[in-house]
Amino acid sequence: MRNAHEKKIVKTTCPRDCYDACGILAVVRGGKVSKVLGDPDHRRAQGALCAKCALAYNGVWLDPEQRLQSPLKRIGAKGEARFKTVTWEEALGDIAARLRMIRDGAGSHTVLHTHYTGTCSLLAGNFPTRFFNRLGATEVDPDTVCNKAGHDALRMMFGNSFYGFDPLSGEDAQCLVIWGANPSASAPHVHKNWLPDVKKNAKVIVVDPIRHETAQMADLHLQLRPGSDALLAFAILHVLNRTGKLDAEFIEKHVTGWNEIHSEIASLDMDSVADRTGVPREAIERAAEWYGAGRSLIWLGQGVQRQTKGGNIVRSVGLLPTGTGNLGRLGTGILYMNAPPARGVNMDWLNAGHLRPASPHPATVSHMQLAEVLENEKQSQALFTWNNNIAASSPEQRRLKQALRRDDLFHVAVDIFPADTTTFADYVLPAASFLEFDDLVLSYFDYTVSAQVKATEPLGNSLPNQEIFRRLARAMGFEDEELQAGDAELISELLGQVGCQLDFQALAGVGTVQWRDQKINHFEGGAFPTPSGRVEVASSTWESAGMPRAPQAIADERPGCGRLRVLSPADKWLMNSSYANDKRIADRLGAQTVWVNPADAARLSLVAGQKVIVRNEVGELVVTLGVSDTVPSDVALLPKGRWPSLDEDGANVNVLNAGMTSDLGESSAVHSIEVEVVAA
Ligand SMILES: Nc1nc2c(c(=O)[nH]1)N[C@H]1C(S)=C(S)[C@@H](COP(=O)(O)OP(=O)(O)OC[C@H]3O[C@@H](n4cnc5c(=O)[nH]c(N)nc54)[C@H](O)[C@@H]3O)O[C@H]1N2
Ligand SMILES: Nc1nc2c(c(=O)[nH]1)N[C@H]1C(S)=C(S)[C@@H](COP(=O)(O)OP(=O)(O)OC[C@H]3O[C@@H](n4cnc5c(=O)[nH]c(N)nc54)[C@H](O)[C@@H]3O)O[C@H]1N2
Ligand code: SF4
Ligand SMILES: [Mo]
Repeated sequence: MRNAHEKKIVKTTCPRDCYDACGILAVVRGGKVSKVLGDPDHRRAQGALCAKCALAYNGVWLDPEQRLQSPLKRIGAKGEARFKTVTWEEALGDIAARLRMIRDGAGSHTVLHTHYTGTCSLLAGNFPTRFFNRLGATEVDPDTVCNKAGHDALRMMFGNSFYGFDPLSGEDAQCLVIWGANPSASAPHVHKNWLPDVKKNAKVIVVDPIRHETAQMADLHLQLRPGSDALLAFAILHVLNRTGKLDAEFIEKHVTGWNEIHSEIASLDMDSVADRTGVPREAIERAAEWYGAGRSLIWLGQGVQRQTKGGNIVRSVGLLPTGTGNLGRLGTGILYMNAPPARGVNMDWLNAGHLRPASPHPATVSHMQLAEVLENEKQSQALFTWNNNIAASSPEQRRLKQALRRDDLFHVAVDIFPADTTTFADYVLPAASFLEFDDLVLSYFDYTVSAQVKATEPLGNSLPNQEIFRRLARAMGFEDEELQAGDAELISELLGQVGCQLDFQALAGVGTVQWRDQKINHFEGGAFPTPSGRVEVASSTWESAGMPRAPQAIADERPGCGRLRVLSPADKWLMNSSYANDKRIADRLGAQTVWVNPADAARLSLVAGQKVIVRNEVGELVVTLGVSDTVPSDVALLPKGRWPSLDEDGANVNVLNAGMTSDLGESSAVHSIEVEVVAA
């Protein structure tokens, strides 16, 4: 018997979809986690969790009443949330039988699976795809709901979107531009503990329609209109060209296609730029002066590319480091994300892509088509949702929920909580939380390697994602060794791939290590892994992707007819849709609120605190009105991530989201939605 007072402290890592990847201390008493704290040894966390995790990890995540503890089988109508508890054997046996039937009938490609950011540790975030590859299921491409346009644009331009500047090289820069990211919400410790250090030597410029907390602490905030970034980037280049700050030698040596944009840069009509971007000319001049003065970094957020012209925006912003030679040296470069492949992880091995049977059917569909595909029984016989709460996060919310009610759609949802999406499932499978199994976490900001360490046994009958899919593979009779490899073996292989000097036990002892002893200098010496070996500003690669050969100096039109452009970025109290079910977080979130500029409120004869209807062609939402001058005119700020079922209207911002795509990668253009706001 364990002594109920026996206390130990386990170092582990937060695996949420967050730049920070904080070190955590789990206090364990009598075998149970009693408290979750920030690790003082962790460079970013510095001993504190973010406000949301401090509440949720010590609230809903430790509350057995709130968690899923056993497999559930539907006994009510779809969406009614009436289930009975069943054993793993019964659930997995039944699911396997149904999958075999589908495979032998309509075909495995009619099994869809959606997954994303529920947990981002390497095994729990990826292992299940091995199963779906072996089955030949259709993957709903996860990045299409988040950042695919940016990935595609950076890959075509620089040859790689998975690695960027090393945040440790912040000290080598004289200027940092944070373009379309809001670390004060999406990377709270980077905001609190990294930015102030960078700011000691560097001018910080924020480019964002919203004057959020990071914009407020910047030396310069370019508060542009949504979707006008490409024109703004060209305008900054115009000034750099005029002041002789473009690096002709670098362009000559490392760039292809600059000549196709040079005259447009030189002849740009600066008088119309201020009008179309909303940014005063002096501010553009100053930004160019600071960016062109020496070594400069650009942190390119994920919010900026969720626009109908998101690909064009990203390639246009990419012209700044390209034209000034701010690449290949410490203190220069661009960061979109530092993903696992940048530290040597072989994603194809991790996902066992080779197990995929040859098939005439496409391997993926876009999240933007999800509702349509789920309405059609020829395209979808079964759906697995894991690490992903589509009823809250995906577009066309009403239509999607209607499609999830389809009686003949066999739906299996894997989650740690009963969430909006699990309500519609035929089977709900309980996942173990990150405190309950070993794994690895690779921050997508810092070049670090961290251990996620088991602090306690999985709650009830829950199992880690990877174990659920090992068991389902056995129930299907899949004998491939890739589907049975154990966690310890996989973790050890991964540590080998990243070239970590420590084994898992040693890593667990320290929590986080820096990947390499020295700072990482991406694109060192101007080595760009594109077909030409150069930065491809204009090339046939772009044309093959359906884009203009060269970037365009364009800006979106302002919304007409008194409409507002909705922005729905990260909320500081939520992690995507996670935590909305925590009581103390719900209290802090308050009523669902749309924020508008005082001038728009006055124009619409609306006052703060009143109920308003936000509506467009696809849906409507009743929310409270907030008025704030941090939001520019023509914009309505309505952050993402609330649980539809917990709000009075049964919907969140995605009920207004028609699933519009950007110009690249069939990726989400969710920040291009327009609405009207009227009194309720
Ligand atoms: N309007 C609007 N919508 C958006 C966005 C936007 O900007 N605006 N952003 C989009 C973006 S960027 C993203 S990445 C997506 C994210 O959308 P989702 O992938 O839905 O994100 P989460 O809510 O983090 O995670 C989904 C679920 O995973 C569960 N989960 C947590 N841990 C585990 C685990 O260990 N195992 C399993 N099986 N489940 C677990 C959580 O309880 C949660 O229900 O949302 C997109 N939706
Ligand atoms: N607290 C919290 N943290 C999170 C998440 C969360 O939901 N909550 N989500 C996680 C996920 S999935 C992701 S992808 C990351 C995303 O984190 P970030 O990369 O910071 O991206 P977003 O929060 O989506 O949007 C950032 C900013 O883009 C701005 N933006 C919108 N349109 C435009 C535009 O046209 N031009 C410019 N310049 N800016 C624009 C928004 O105003 C917003 O301030 O955060 C992660 N971290
Ligand atoms: S969500 Fe981000 S800031 Fe919060 S504890 Fe996890 S890693 Fe740290
Ligand atoms: Mo995301």
